[in-house]
Amino acid sequence: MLTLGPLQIAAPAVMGILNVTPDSFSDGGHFDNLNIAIRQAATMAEEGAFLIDIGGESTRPGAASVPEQEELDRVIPVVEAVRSITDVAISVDTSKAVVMREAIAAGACMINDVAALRGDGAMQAAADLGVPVCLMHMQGKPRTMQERPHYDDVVAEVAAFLDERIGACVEVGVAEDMIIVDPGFGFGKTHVHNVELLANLRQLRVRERPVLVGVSRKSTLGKLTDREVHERMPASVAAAVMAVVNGASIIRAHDVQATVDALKVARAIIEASE
Ligand code: YH5
Repeated sequence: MLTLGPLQIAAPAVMGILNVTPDSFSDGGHFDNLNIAIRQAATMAEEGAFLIDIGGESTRPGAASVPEQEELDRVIPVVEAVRSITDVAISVDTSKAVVMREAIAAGACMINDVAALRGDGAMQAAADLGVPVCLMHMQGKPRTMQERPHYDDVVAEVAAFLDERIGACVEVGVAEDMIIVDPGFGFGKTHVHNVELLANLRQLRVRERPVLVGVSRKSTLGKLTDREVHERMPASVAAAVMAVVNGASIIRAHDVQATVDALKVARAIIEASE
């Protein structure tokens, strides 16, 4: 059992992905979008997601940033709606301090920041809110991060970055025991870097903090299997199992049911081996 302040996590746990970027919906209607999001969240909760991660800023390679008001308009109604239909824990996938504050006020209980609280006011927001926070490693910015990723030693550099970010956050008042770390699979990394990080995940348990991994449907898995994005579920599940074997506590996933089942099996085998 993992304890992050008020949040208790039976690890390994699955964080279900709920995208609320416009391109993740088939048509434009506002109520349609809200209803689709609510249904997806309810389904993921039934399938055993421990957390639902709600994000309104596309951070895929090449994506441009989203204005603050637009991100608020996308995310906050969905956080409120999901909160009203289920007790499942909600994290907000954002790098903006205002979105963090409003999402927590609307019922989210955790911050998931791909920029590791480097945005204006983000560390202070996390400190004020006193909620669990995931700090993710990224080299560069989403728009350009895949142009020329470079490391001399990817595992050591990602670990050093996460250690530096934990230190900075603790200094402004974020409790160290509320921090989760994430190597940032696909964020300013080649396929080789991504595989090397997953293979050496134990070294990324910086300051013994729990590790979250987001591998679901990402392009390294497409490269390894020669599959398009919607054909990557088995590859995603395999990567999730390997991440858990190598010490990950939380897996961020699109395919919640398959991932939950796989992790139940992995967990039973890991426990029997100890
Ligand atoms: C993550 O790893 N990732 S958003 C490209 C894809 C598929 C999926 C088809 N937020 C992470 O999910 N938060 C995202 O290619 C995240 N860790 C944490 N903590 C990107 C994403 C995706 C991108």
